Amino acid sequence: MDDPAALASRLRSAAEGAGLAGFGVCAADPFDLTRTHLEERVDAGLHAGMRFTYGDPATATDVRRTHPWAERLVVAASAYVPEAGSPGPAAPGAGRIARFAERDHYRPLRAALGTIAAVLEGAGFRAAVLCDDNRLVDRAAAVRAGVGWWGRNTMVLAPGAGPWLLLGSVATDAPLPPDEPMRRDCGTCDACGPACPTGALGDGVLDARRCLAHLLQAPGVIPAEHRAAAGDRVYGCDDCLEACPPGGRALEAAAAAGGRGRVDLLEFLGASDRDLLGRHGHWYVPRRDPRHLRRNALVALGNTGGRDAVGVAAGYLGHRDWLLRAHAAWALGRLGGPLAGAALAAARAGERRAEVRAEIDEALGTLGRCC
Ligand code: B12
Repeated sequence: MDDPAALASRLRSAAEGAGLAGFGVCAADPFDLTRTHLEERVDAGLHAGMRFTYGDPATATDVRRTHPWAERLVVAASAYVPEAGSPGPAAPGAGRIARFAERDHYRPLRAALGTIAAVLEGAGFRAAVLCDDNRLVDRAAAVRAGVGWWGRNTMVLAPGAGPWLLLGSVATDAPLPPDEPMRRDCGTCDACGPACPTGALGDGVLDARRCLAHLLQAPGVIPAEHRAAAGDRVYGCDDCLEACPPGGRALEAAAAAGGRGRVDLLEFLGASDRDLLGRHGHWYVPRRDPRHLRRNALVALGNTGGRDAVGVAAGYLGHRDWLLRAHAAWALGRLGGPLAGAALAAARAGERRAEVRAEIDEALGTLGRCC
């Protein structure tokens, strides 16, 4: 059997061989400070009602509650920029996808974590992969294992890649030598705070109620006060990452890598549920219900306009789903013009849902027409 130090360097070579951008080992002891932060955020409502790790902070910050045999966490980071490219300039009728989701960038990370787990099991130890899993706060493990430092945008940042990293761990009972945390922080830089379109960031603390990445993957109505700020986004938001200097070089290389992360909103809104889930199955979609994707696309259509935007949005005023009728009404108020006004007024007469009637009245008001 390998001695622990030899096993650790075998794992590191496996990680490098798998093209990972970061690797480190830490003790699997509880993350008490992060537990406190989670509980404080829940008490203050900053979690916006999310479950994920906020649902059970004690379990999410103590891997031994689900893996009692865990001694160490082997932490890995995968850089998805410049590979993810850049969405390129905004255009009428064009929606934008955040870079981490323009394809399934977790897939290579999960494969590499599987390789690490196999090496550990091959050496006679237990191993379990935890990646974007509610049983572990990935960032806390990454910081303790020296993979990166905690940025003011709450991202884990690493030299070279900056914030453009996905994180995951392998819990194991192998007594591997732990690595030291990085002695880095953001110093006086606060580029991310002002870059947030909704002011969701305050010195290392995120208010998810204002975070577009959350609002676009949360169920229900997108708060009206944040719809314009959503702009052309259909899924995720990269603004506090794009503003982050440590990620600048990777971002420049991504710009050179060309356009990815754009969708044709009219085509998107015309696609079947099956197609939407088929194409974007790796996105977090509440209850796997593509109504949330159509909702986002209607808001983006209202913000970007383009050929046939009014026609397509007006078509959704007759949709069986009130949520889509409501956001279509808002989009028409945003697009404006006589056709939009006429469609809204016509729909108003037969609209059964009070929430939708309210959206129609608001939109008609925006157009200077009363109901
Ligand atoms: C819930 C969640 C979200 C929520 C809430 C995010 C949040 N900040 O909590 C929403 C939906 C908004 C979200 C958005 C995104 N997410 Co997300 N998400 C998660 C998830 C499931 C749990 C995160 C968690 O537990 N947060 C708990 C809170 C308490 O942690 P925190 O906000 O980081 O808070 C820390 C700091 O505030 C720090 N702190 C406290 N005080 C201070 C003071 C200063 C000065 C500083 C610097 C720090 C600091 O301590 C806190 C922790 O103890 C993880 C996966 C996982 N299982 O861990 C992925 C994860 C965090 N998400 C990830 C990604 C990529 C994103 C997006 C970039 C996607 C996108 N482009 O839209 C955005 C980024 C938004 C942002 N700035 O966080 C990656 C982040 C990788 C990295 N390099 O950090 C993760 C780790 C997934 C993965 N496995 O790779 N996400």
